[in-house]
Amino acid sequence: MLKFLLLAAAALSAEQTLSIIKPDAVNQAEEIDAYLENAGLRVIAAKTVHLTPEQAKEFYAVHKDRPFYNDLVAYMTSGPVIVQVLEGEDAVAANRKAMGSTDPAKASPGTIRADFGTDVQHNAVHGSDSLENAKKEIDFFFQPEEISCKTSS
Ligand code: IDP
Ligand code: MG
Repeated sequence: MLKFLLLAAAALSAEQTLSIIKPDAVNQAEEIDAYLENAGLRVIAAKTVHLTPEQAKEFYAVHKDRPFYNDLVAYMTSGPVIVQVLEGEDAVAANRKAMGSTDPAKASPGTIRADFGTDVQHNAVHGSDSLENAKKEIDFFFQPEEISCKTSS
């Protein structure tokens, strides 16, 4: 009974977030997934997609006025990416912590970006920055039935 309650409580506090393994890190996906698992995150859905320019522009629309926007869209469409739904306690924050700072040169040792990123643009992974954006970004890539064990709405 206690075990059941603990499991139910864990399920209730679980969050989901969106991760993208960027084009030049796709060949290191297994190693990157190990970092995520070590951070307590489960990959509950994943697929490889090759973004169209329109999709990349829409996904990164928040950055449309930034000087790096066109380069970012070109980079994110330069090859396939792996989009993943991650689930775990405080998944949004846990993933951002596992990722490290945007610029790999400033990311803490042992983070994904420090260990797999090349520069501030080619930084290996994307991760949602809030629960609200996580929901929007998951919806952008996944149908509900593609996600194996949905514990939150
Ligand atoms: P985040 O990925 O850590 O959330 P954002 O500021 O949301 O960082 O930027 C989105 C993406 O745009 C980054 O992951 C990176 O690929 C790219 N980017 C951010 N800042 C720069 C920059 O100053 N130069 C080039 N690319 C950048
Ligand atoms: Mg961001």
